[in-house]
Amino acid sequence: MKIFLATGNKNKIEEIKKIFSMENTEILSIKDGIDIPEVVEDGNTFEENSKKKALEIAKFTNMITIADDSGICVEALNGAPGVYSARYAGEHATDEENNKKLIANLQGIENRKAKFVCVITLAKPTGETYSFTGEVHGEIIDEPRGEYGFGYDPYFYIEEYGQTTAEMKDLKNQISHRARALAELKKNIDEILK
Ligand code: ITT
Repeated sequence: MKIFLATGNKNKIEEIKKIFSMENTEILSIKDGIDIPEVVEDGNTFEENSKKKALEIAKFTNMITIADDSGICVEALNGAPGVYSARYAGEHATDEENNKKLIANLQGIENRKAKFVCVITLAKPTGETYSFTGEVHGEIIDEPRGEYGFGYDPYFYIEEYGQTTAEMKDLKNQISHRARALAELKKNIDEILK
């Protein structure tokens, strides 16, 4: 069976392919030369945006499609950047610009608690959707650590492991928000696809 992965983010493609490999399933994406239209992310929640991306692209590709909407929520910033994580510092902001803004906004603030959230949605071209959420808790540090991962990973420290998610080589894909949401999808996939 073929499943299409509806994301323009190549780091997500790599992680999802590693986490979600299943027998008899081929995961296709823009990396296979299939272009997809941009979906306007105008929802107020990760779930709304995740569903919208999965559904629009499932209809466009006529394939069972998985989308990931994710981001970082910082307690002292009332949950920001949240659904705006990719464009925190502006519409086409780089990871570096987003991180710089986050660290600047946390100057002098003691509470560094944060969480990564991911909502994975599987959509069928016929219109049914199935969404699963995963979270991982940590704290924001001022100096970047680690060379793996992407986005906010170098600043997201998890005390339990003594590492940022950018210092984790294989561990991130076992404990991340994305790994947890995909594990829930995997648990339910037989029922969804029957
Ligand atoms: P698509 O919408 O095409 O999937 P995107 O990068 O725009 O790609 P999102 O709208 O879901 O994706 O934004 C997610 C942002 O949250 C992403 O750009 C990162 O900055 C951040 N993020 C999500 N998961 C992350 C992770 O595992 N590690 C670090 N940062 C992450």
